[in-house]
Amino acid sequence: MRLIHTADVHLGATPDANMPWSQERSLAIRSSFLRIISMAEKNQADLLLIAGDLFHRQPLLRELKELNYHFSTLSHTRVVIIAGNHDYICENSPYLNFSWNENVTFLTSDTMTSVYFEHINTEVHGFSYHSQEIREPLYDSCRAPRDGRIHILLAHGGDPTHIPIRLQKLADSGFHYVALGHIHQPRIYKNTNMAYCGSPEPLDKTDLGKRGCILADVTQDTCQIHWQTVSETQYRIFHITVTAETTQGSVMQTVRSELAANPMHIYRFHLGGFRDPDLMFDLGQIRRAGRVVEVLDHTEPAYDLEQLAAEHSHDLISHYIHELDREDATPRERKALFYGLRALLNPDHQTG
Ligand SMILES: [Mn+2]
Repeated sequence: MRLIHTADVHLGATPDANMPWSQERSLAIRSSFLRIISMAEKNQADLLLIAGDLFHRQPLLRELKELNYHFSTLSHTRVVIIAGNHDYICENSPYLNFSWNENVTFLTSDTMTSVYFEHINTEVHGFSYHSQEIREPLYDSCRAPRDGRIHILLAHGGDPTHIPIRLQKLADSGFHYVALGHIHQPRIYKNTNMAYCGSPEPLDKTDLGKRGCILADVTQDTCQIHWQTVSETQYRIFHITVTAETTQGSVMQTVRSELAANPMHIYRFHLGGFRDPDLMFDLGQIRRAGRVVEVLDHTEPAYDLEQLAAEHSHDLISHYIHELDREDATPRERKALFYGLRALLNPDHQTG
């Protein structure tokens, strides 16, 4: 039996709101989900499992109609869905009375139910969120029946306010596959039959690395999990280490060539190292160079503190250095040290 497992699609989200590429990211979320549906068709998957947070917020009726149309194009695949904490089933949720195409099962109950597919001898279990938070470890007591069927669990959560999960308990629960959702980072647990597929698209700058879905081949005795990349876009942290010779121009050259090499990706540039003490980097120019969501300047001026202290042994500067140049100084104290030194060394030149 072959399945495709996705979760945390977050349809309707607008990542990086206020950034010029935000709308495009919103469209990418939709097109990636459609690509997963095509993947199910192409692979003639028996099941398409959606383990919660298909929508970023309460879905609209017209959005469900649109989605249902796409599900109805599947010639072979059965779709099973649960609601997560983002698209939880509220009192007048359109999920409740929607009439899905015959190949779609939405497990809307807030207690465990299941759907059985005789032609593949497979039973899929799960329940939906009816509130934004569930603190009880509801999956801890789940056990798969031993009745000759293949049993699959759809589960959403794994943090203290969204159904805390004890992974070992779940691994020992007897399910032939546990399709997990809620954590956006893909996590495939070795030597178990369970995995977080992660979100098909990265949703904010903390969602680093590749994003995709899972294709799994499951039998009574085996479970082979294949992770598939879906998103073309990645958030990336790019470190630039400067020296006293580095200039704004040379930093910009590095930034521009990295952006040009990967126009689909979205960048967080982190500057480190020791810069020319007279130079302050123009971070705004880096930010405006392309799809840049964050620029952090952790550089320190290349002062020779020992030599400076020796040269100024009779004035305030040496006291200042000895007071603040400590091993255990916090980043804020280091910054204070360098800003202060700059002011003391160039009394006519006010730092902004
Ligand atoms: Mn969630």
